[in-house]
Amino acid sequence: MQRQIIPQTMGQQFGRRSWAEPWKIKMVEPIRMTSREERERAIAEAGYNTFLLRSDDVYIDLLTDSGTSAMSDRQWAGLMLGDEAYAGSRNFYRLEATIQDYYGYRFVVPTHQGRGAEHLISQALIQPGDVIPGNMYFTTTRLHQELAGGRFVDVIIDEAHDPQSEHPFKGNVDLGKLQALIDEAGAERVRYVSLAGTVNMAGGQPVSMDNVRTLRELCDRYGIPIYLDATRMAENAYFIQEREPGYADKPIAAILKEFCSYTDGAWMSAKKDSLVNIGGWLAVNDEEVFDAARNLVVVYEGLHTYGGMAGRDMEALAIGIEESVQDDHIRSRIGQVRYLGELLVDWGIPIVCPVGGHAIFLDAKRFYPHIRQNEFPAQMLAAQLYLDSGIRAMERGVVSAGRDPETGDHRYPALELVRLTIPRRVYTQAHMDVTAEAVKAVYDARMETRGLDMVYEPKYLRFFQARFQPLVA
Ligand code: PM9
Repeated sequence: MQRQIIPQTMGQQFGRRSWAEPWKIKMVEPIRMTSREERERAIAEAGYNTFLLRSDDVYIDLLTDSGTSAMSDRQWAGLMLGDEAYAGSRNFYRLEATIQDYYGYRFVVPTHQGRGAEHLISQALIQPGDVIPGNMYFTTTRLHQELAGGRFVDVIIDEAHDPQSEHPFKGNVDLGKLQALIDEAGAERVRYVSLAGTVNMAGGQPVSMDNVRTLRELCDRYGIPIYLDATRMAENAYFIQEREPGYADKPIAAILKEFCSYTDGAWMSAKKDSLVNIGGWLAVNDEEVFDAARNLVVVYEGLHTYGGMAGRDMEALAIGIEESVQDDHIRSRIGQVRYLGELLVDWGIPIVCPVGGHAIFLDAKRFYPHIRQNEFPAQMLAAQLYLDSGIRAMERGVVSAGRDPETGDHRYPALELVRLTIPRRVYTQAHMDVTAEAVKAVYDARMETRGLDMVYEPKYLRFFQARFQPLVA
């Protein structure tokens, strides 16, 4: 079968020039392939949970794109400019100005990472009984909303729950669902809309500019603010540039800023788009919300001019933001993810389509149709991939969805996925080839595989620490 979207092969087929990464490698970190016996021991010791593996036992680490990027020489040089003053570090003022410049919000509160910012905004805004609509849940985001007394309601379009739908903006909010929720709950109970760029749990699927613009109009009619999870918004901007009429000639930076202008503030896990190993922030336009968050940050994170980051971290982050919105950077980043996706599609392996921004998501329901969802097919698929090849991926299905706080039952998401997450600027095309071949080997052996039993379940965010045992046939 012929591949269609990969820029490299298109170049070869149609006589056009191929693209390559806009960097060259200055330093390398050795990685090691283990034996099958070593991997069998390691995954059993880890309770069949890839989060519990030691990274020394991993060959290609596709667990997450969070904090795993390679920093540039400019960012490493920036570390030497760290001003580690407890208060008023110059790196904070540079970071603040950079966020204001690229994202457009007025007030900035630094945090140690994304969930620190989620905690602050949830505590600052949510009252018990409030309803928080959003375009699909994210694990840490929803938990912080629930811990503050809120109830998250999913208002993403139906196509997002269908791994085979080719909708170009599967992250869009369904305005009809949102209107129905406002009518039912009352506008005063809808505290804010929790909007995420390139929706992680849906497969890294983008939100269109038209959708956020129309959402803004609807929310303005009821005085409901919109807060954005900007964690992968630079990647979202790329899809707008590629797919939405009128944006093909606009730079990523301009698209990002326009998108943010329709929202009232954002929280950020800088460990993703912004190419740093640690960091986050909350930024808002409303001075009262800023005041509340700035007061809370000193309780939970650190002083309001470092929020849990070292001065050097803030310097690397400011530089990372500038690099993250370069058009050639984003194009090659998403091009690499697509390259892997196209190899898998060619081999008939079921993945979420269209390929999203940061990862390939294997569809475990179609991969293992004989394993019931309460036997954790995606968890088992991630374990099998590790066993085959030492490649580490992450479950994004029933384990990640957790239990309903009211009924105590498992939440059964429509999407039962394994995420092969691509760190930025870290792996080569050859690593993608090896990964695709490993997935193919696991796919070929799929009918011999059985499910898992959960033998230890922590109370919060269970996917991080739960333990499993294979079911015997
Ligand atoms: N995302 C990821 O691997 C880190 C571990 S899984 C909880 O995808 C979004 C959209 C995220 C995210 C983390 C956070 C939390 C917020 N929003 O991990 O606390 O993808 O920096 O950010 C992970 P922190």
